[in-house]
Amino acid sequence: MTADLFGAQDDQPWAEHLSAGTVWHHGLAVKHEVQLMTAIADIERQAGFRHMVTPGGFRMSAAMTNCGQFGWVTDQGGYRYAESDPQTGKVWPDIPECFLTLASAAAAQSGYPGFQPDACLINRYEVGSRMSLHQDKNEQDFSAPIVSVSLGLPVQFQFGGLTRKERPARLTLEHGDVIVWGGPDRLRYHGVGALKSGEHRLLGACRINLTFRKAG
Ligand code: MD6
Ligand code: FE
Repeated sequence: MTADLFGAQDDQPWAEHLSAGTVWHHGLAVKHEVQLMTAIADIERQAGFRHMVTPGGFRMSAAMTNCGQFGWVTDQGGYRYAESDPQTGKVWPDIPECFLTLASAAAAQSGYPGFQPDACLINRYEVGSRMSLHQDKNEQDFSAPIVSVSLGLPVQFQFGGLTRKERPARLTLEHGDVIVWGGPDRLRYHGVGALKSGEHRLLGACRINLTFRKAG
């Protein structure tokens, strides 16, 4: 929280170390916003957003799609990674170059050099959508970090501990923020609160989150 002391401007990215394995890069993706949104629109044309169903039979309130070799999916059969889109039978679109550049730069700046994601889950939240507290644990390899990019409306991010009972910290993730977490924090519980109404200059009344992982 010392960025102001060093003359950082509000519109310049700055990094905040949240804990041993986690860095919050405020505004890091802002300068790539147009490229990122163009790439998302291109992915959406090949693999549309859809509301998946949890193993317990609940429709998820965030709409999702994927790019990369592996896509995260859920249905009555469970949570897993799939190499093709169950909706079309086609492989997922490739991870766009601008996604890879951003994700690996953010990881490297957080102490995780050489991050090469093979999965990118894209979540789209409308007003009222949320994601309950969970761990990301469907991946083969927990030694790689997760890189999470937020675009559009702000949201309250719940950043918990390694057990469900630990009370989560609440962070407001803004457009362009990137969180990188790994190492001792890789299996922390986390979630997002219900999206509040608003109008973002680029995305309108929605929030998009990209999460990059090494799944396979
Ligand atoms: C979201 N993100 O921000 C949901 N998972 O919309 C996640 O579930 C997440 O942001 C692992 C690491 C970072 C994340
Ligand atoms: Fe997650």
